[in-house]
Amino acid sequence: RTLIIGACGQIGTELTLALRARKGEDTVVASDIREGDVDLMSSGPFEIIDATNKEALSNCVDKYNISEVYLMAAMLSATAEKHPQKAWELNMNSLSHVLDLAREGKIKKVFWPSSIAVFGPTTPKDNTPQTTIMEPTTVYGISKLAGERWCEYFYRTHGVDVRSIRYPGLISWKTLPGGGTTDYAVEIYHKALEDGTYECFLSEDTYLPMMFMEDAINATISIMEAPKDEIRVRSSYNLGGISFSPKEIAASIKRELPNFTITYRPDFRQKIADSWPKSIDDSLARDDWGWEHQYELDDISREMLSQLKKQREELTDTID
Ligand code: VAH
Repeated sequence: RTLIIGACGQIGTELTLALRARKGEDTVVASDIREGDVDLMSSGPFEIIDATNKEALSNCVDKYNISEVYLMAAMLSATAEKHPQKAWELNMNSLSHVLDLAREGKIKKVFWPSSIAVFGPTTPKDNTPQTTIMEPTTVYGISKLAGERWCEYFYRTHGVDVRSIRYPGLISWKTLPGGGTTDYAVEIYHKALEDGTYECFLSEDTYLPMMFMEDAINATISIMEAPKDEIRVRSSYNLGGISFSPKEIAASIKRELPNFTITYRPDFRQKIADSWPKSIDDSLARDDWGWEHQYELDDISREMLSQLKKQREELTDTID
């Protein structure tokens, strides 16, 4: 069976639903510190687990005879700057417990998400290579860089089969994003429908690597299903997708909603975004396990707006 820790998060929610559809609902156990949305809670087993509690994790692995774990619980970049110690403890202790369970032979395979946040201001910003200078300036980025080193260490020293992806900013409609710097690229679609305008917390030419959630979920499943010997990188694979700026995503939305307007009021998250790459070289992921993104920016805008419109109609139907 599969256990997803942090199943109520932005990635965890869609990953749980996708894995349940693929493997059968009862074979995928979802867990989080709090309950999730109705689709998640009604489609298979759920456990309330604090990801920093090793005994609780170990008991769940025993109870459901878990063989693989997706550890999706973490505090993201913007929130982590407000709670650095808590972020470090959550991001690092949860990984340490899961790697230990794998070293002890209780689980056979681990997925752990890293992020382009592992790169910093001294990293080459265009087409950032897989191996390069990594001096992250955020607590979140530091925790993800340290986590990558632990993953590679547990693979080399204990043969733990842990696989990882450096996600770019992710855009999804099923859940609201939770405290990331790239969240503007999700909020903008909600505001475009609600208010017809969006005040963006990043400046108009802030280019960042981004990806639609469906592409990210497919990449996650692909890397986990790839034969062990095809995984050459045991720290974490670069994953790029597309890159765009707030100005470009606003223009893409305007093509669907001509009256949409955007204003800019950069806040503390501008400094975080400025420390990250503009675009990513993900050729290793393409070579090693056939990675290919499908969604371009206009595809994302069409899909986001149509799905959010549907969600709003369903919401008003239930209220009427
Ligand atoms: C964040 N969405 O903004 C996450 C991600 C690359 C960005 O790690 O913190």
